[in-house]
Amino acid sequence: MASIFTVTRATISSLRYIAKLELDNKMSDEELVGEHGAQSLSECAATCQKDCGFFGYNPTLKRCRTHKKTFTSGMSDENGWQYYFPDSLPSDCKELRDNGYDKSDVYDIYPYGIKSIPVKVHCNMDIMGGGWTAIQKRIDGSVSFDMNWTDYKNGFGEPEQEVWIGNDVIHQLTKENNSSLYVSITLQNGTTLYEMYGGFSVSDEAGKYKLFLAGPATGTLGDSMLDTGDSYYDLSGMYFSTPDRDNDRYDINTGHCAHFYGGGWWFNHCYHAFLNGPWAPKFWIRPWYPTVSLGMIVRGTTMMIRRH
Ligand SMILES: [Ca+2]
Repeated sequence: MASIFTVTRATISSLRYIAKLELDNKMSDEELVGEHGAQSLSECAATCQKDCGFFGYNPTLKRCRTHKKTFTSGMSDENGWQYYFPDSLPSDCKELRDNGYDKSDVYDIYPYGIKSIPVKVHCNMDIMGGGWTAIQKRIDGSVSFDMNWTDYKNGFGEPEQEVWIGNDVIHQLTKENNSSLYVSITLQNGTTLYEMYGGFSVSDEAGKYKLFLAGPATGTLGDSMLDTGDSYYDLSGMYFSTPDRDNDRYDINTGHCAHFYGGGWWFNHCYHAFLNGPWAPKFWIRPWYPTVSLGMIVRGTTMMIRRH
């Protein structure tokens, strides 16, 4: 029976750690931050701050070792050590926000659970209460979004800069069908416009990352993704297409929106909204029609999701 140990920290409301008894009398050098003296387990735990994934304590030696990430392989035998791990890891930015993190920044999230590899994402903790996980971010056109199916599947770019976090992760984060989508476009004149949708999810790869989008749509951009009832431009229900994969509704022989417009998206026939288009000086038409008709006036874009 594992004991549960609650650690209260300055910047986090509380985080519960569980002693992993199977790791007693073992020691890890994995992602070691440092080792220092600590008079008690709670003193040791208090040094496990942000970016600390787990820690070990040796009550006999009164020594404490903090580590960056949760990782349990590569343990060597060493008497007296006990290891403590968080009893849950944040699956998204909403959970981080609920746990007290209130600074917009890049964080590790664990959409696939505690044993999985973390995904680095940018969390917005400011807009409408925070807790938003950025799935797309563009700030200067330094990363090409004219990428293929596998690139969009796995993600590309860097969360600090320009990024598509990956269709598999987006599916994992939205598969419970309880997420909102927040889109923003910053114009060259500094104005930022946004639109929020009440429902957003993406199916798995077998389902060709089909988009589900629902209202209400509110904001200053106006709705350009739903165009409800418009058989040519309503993007909800569309499959994902890339320059090397035509899943759109345009003519099966001659029409290939992703190839023609240069980027991956949920194209219909083809679109009134397309945030993954080519950056100037290349020609990007209708990023968000009619409010933003030309890509050359766009300074940056963001797509963020949040569980209800
Ligand atoms: Ca087609």
